[in-house]
Amino acid sequence: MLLNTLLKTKYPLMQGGMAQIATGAFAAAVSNAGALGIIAAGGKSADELREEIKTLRLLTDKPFGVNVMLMAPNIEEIAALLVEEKVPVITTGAGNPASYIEAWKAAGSIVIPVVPSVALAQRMEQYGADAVIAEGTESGGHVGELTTMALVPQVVRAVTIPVIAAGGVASGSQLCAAFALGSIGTQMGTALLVSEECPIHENYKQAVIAARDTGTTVTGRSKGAPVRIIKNKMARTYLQLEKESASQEAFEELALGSLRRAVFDGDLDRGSFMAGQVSGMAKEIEPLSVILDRIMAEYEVERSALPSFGALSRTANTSGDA
Ligand code: TUI
Repeated sequence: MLLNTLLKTKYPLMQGGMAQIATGAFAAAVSNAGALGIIAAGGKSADELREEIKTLRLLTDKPFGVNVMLMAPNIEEIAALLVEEKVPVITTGAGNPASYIEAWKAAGSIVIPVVPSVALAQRMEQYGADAVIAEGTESGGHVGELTTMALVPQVVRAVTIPVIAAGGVASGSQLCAAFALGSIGTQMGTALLVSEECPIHENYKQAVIAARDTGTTVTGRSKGAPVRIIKNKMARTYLQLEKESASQEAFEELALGSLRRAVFDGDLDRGSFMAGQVSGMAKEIEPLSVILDRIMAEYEVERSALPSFGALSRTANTSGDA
């Protein structure tokens, strides 16, 4: 089964969580453009999330999801709201959602945790997850250690539920590669940051466009919270503090609110511009539908250039026709 069949979307593509960024309006636009749009619960109160879900439902009748950031302090309230709202799809990040899966499934949601390792993927399968997103360290934001190339095939071999690839996917050839690794589709974030509809500060979009292949770095490794961001003054200062094993206060002063400073203020020096290694591929700001349609058109070309591709695994119907 391909991701478009599982999610009832046009394309085998879903949006990443994108904390502080993915509003109801943005997620609705992603769903209307053919992928699964996802509202980011991270950084929101339960009431704020309820409003975003309401907004989304006014803007689209297509399937959508909510992403739960498991390190959030109000996780219990968010988890309960999702039961109440019966959202079609729930994805999770930055933790182990085992204790919530049963209630979400009972409410009828499709539950798809993000996993950085085989061990967590196997645990999620045991707890009844419908699929897992194997997210490589190429991704923006909170990352694991393994690359998409190494992680996806190992997760595919270790579980029987479907695996979705994430991290380093922004083109048709990368989608093709994700299928070749055994995934049923992909989750994307960075490619969607540079859409017209993405509600981030213009400076954020321009920072992604200006970034080259080596334009991101991972801060917070020594703190047990590795986060991939675009290299800037904030990133350099954070890495320096890590080298110096600086005090917790020094880190907090630098990092607290830094994602908001990037998203809302476009503060190029003091913001954390979370973005993946494929930032180097983003060239211009385009409508979501142009970005997604192009990736799928590229995919068809790439696939036809690989005559025996798919022989071992599946015959992919990604045309959008049933
Ligand atoms: O969650 C993400 N990406 C994110 S979350 C986020 S919000 C944030 N804001 C400020 C500072 C830090 C983060 C931005 N980007 N991706 C999914 C993901 N999950 N990547 C890695 C993991 C993960 C890591 C360890 C999931 C589970 C895990 O193990 C948990 C356990 O207990 O075994």
